[in-house]
Amino acid sequence: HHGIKQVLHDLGIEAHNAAWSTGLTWGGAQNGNTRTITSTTDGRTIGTVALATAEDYEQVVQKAQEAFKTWRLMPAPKRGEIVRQIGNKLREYKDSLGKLVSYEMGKILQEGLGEVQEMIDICDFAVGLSRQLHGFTMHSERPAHRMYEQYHPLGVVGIISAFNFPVAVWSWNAMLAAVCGDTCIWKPSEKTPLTAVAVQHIIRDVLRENELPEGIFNLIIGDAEIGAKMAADTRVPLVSATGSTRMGKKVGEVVGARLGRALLELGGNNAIILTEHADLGIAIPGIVFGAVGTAGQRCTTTRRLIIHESIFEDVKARLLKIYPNLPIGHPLQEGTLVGPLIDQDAVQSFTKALAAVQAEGGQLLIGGEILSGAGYETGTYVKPALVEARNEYHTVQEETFAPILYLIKYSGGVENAIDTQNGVRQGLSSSIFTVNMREAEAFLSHAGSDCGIANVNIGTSGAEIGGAFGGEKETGGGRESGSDAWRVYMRRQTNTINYSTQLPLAQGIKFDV
Ligand code: UN1
Repeated sequence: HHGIKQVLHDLGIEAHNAAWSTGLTWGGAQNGNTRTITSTTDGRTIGTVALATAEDYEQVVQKAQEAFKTWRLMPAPKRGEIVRQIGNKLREYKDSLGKLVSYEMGKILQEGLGEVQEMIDICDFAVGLSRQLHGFTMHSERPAHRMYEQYHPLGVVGIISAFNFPVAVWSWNAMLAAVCGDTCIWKPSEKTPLTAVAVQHIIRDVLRENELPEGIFNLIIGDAEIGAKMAADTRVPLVSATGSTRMGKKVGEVVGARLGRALLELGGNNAIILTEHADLGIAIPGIVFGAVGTAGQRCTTTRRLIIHESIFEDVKARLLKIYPNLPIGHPLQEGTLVGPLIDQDAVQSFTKALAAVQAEGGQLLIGGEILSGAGYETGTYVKPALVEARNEYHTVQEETFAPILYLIKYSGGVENAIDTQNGVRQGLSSSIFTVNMREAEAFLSHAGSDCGIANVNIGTSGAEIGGAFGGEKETGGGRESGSDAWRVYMRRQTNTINYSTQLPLAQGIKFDV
């Protein structure tokens, strides 16, 4: 069946998988606390994972700390060489891993493969970066003094990842952390631990071939308790967490209370603005991909469409032509564009949100049904919904992790659309479709979009790894992936060196003793 047995075999997934791995050693299956992982695509059991105990966690942190002592001393370009090898291994396993991502999480195969491609790309990025961990130099106000700054490895980085990008978001963090000289502990989503097990197998081969210490890359499978431990642990100077705003607030509070660093990548409520100058030929496919791709389970998914009143009916009609024909089905089936939601809870949030928005006055235009019958036995396949709504509805203000697109009308100038776009608590991704340069530049200006990502004539999702990824407000403020996101994984130090025979003081102070 779709060659999944072979894929699991290739990736070293066994029926029972241990709770933790310190790169070379696996363990922690003793306490009998396990979780069965079934695929949302067909309801079959893929494997069982053991859940880590507090002792397991302790062991992993110690290994990570120990490995840090040597890893930080390896020259950064040599660490880059290890990341290069990881990237090559991922190339070898791209097909298998992409398939497993698709099967365990439910995204379509092209998206599963695309996710692995993001991992490969961030490896390449990190390899180049390993020779570019630059600080500034500056001119001292004192004679015969030199000033510069440098970046040192930070320590153990905790990475909490979400089910929707079960491996790529880990790699954005882990590959940067690795070239920066940090070791990491990965707590994957409890919903998608098997892809993490597969990645850890791939990493283990590279560590072994290079005779590297255990504990550079660690995996720990457990519930929210493990995440809470990491957040509170002063031995983990940086905790990078991706997931809901609710989860992020908890992690952020606990990390903040010990003045640790938190890198938060949380909920979005992303909008596309369509002005009267939008090129609908490119806007419509951009909207549909953004709204129904990954079954609406990306943090960058398009959730709101802010449409100028002059084109509202036209846009609505075009979408209503496409939505009935969306191929919804098994994500590994060729031609499928929309796979299932991750689980029954997600289906419930979907139907609840649709009921709630209608109670507020929203008008369901199409979709919202749960599919049943052959191929849909899991009850997790839903028909993406279009709802005519108002931005101020409570339901529209929330991120529902499902394929619901709210159509919101605006009138007047682009500034009104921008106000609506910014009128939510989240601030991840945003787009405008217009060929009018005044509108486009207004959207990108200081008074424009308040999001971490703002695009013109492309959709809200599918960001490239080369840019810094993240958002403002309740999205958490963190930046991962490209640009200079690496800086958060290092500790910064300013150095002043005196090579004279005098001791002049700064600010002209005389202090003769
Ligand atoms: C996420 O959903 O957490 O921009 C990450 C995108 C992808 C990453 C999404 N490159 O849609």
